[in-house]
Amino acid sequence: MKTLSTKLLLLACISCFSFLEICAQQDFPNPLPIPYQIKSDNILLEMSEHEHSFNPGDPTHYLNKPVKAFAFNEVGSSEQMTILGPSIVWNYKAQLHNEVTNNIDRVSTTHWHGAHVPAHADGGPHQKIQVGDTWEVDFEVLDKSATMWYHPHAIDITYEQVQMGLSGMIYVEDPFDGVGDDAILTQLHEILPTDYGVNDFPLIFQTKFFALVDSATMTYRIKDELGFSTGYEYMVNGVLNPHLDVPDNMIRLRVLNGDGKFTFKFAIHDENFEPVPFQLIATDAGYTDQSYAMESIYMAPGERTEWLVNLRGQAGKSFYIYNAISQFPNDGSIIGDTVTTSPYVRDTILMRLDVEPNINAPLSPIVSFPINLVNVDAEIPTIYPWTNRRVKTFYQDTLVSNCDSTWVVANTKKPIFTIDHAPMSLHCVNDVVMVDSTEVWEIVNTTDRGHPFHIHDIHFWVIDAWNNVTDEPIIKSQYPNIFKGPKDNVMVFKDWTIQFVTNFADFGTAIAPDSCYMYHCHILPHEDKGMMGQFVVWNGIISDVETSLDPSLSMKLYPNPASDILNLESASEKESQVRIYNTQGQLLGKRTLAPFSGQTYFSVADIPRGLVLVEWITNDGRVVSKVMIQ
Ligand SMILES: [Cu+2]
Repeated sequence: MKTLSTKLLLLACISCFSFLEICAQQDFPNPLPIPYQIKSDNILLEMSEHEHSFNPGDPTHYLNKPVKAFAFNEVGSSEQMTILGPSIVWNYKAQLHNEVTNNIDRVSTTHWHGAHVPAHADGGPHQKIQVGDTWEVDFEVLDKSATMWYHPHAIDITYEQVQMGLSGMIYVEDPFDGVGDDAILTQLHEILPTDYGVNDFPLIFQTKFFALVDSATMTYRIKDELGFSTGYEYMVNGVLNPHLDVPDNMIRLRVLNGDGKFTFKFAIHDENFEPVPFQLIATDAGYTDQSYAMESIYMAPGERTEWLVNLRGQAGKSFYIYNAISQFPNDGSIIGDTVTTSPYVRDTILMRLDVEPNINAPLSPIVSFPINLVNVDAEIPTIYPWTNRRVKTFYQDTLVSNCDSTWVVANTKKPIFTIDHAPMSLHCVNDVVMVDSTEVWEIVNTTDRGHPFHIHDIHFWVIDAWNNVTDEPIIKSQYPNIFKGPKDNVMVFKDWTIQFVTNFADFGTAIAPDSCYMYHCHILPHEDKGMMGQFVVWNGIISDVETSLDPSLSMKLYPNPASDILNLESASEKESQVRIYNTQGQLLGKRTLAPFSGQTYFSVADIPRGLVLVEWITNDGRVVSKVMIQ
């Protein structure tokens, strides 16, 4: 059972030519490491250097000897991981106190990827942790059940720190204590496998390559510089060729593409290389609307999905998680495909699942896959005519500019990938989003390859996608992992335009670079070279009497001071919206205005007395004025 028989291999090789490359005898000598959990609301993390063996079970392999790596660990924990980090459990509505101490040899940060937290708590490039320092941050968990992760996000050096090993999972759970619970999530928690390491497994898939440091001692190091080399090694939870004992029951796999570059096309095969469908139940930020049978799934760097695999009656058998890069579009469009990177990556069996008779493991109550999970449609913010729209375009550029300067990329260097021709600068605010606003974003890829777009602060729902060269729609039913669940990170394939809707509900701040959240390509070398921008969720507090966010739009409000009625002088051919805020940026009221030309009016009788900000949002833009209500 533990190795593929020669006969089966021959059969597989004859019946499916594309599997030839992987038909060499492959052993799985390493038990899959399962990171220990942190369940406290007082989360004390430390980044430190370790010696890690990537292939401890194979004494003949060059990675059998320890290699320098970085890991997160809980301060004072008796268990010490030598790569990656513990799985942190967050409960919905918990008040967390986090401390991260930087005991590695370089500046870093710790970003909570997928979490809805204030910008100052986000752990992005502005929240540097100097060597020897501790970053302390408190916040409330406002996310519900989801699989998230944490990793460094320092400016220009994220790739090297992730390659060196710094990444860990976050399990977000509804607390099921009767306070603020979501009844559906509570029910799902009760029926789905949730026994960590027993029937609910975190799987972090990554590649690394290694450079020989000393040929006399055959000492290697993790190559953390940008660029490609031959001989990437695939690993799961920090080891090569792992095996995992799983019960002959329903199991749940929480899959993270934690790689810095490569997209995966995951599939599960049995011992005969026959595909074994698995059921998709969650995307980045939570459950899908139902479970979807998948024979394979694309996952770009940064993306998470959760799968159910039914192993009832399979005791004694083995299954294989496989990366089918030979099935990628053969046009250079994905990093990892056979055109751009065939010397570097290959079709690979990533790990083996060994089904053991289920003796002590708790049984999952479900015997079949759930048809309905959550009502995703109900979560999607409503789009009105005044909903602000924003386009972000991926380019491959030589002439670039940001708020600091304009420059030409040296002709000795390759063109760089940018978003809107503007390489990241910590000094530049690229976008200002109004707090408590719903927006539709369009992500347009004009480059020669796919890039995963990740945005901090919020979750989004992809509502449409099309080929921007042919105008052909993307068939949504082929991508339930993109269209059928909440996302924070999405692959925008070559020639694709993706449209998503989201709500920037809270955490408004002043407009300042260090109040920014990030959006970026999650191919980390692209991000490090500038394929990133930053946005402020603006609290609406302004010093000018009138600020037009669109120079072509203006309005006159009177009387000022007002008591019951405010007149608005301007014009809008379509329905528009008024929002009224106090000077702390809290929303006091919303009004919908019918199309008008010249003058219209709305009531402010129910607005608390005092100085307020009136924001008028139209199809043509937005404008803000201060008015005294008395
Ligand atoms: Cu990219």
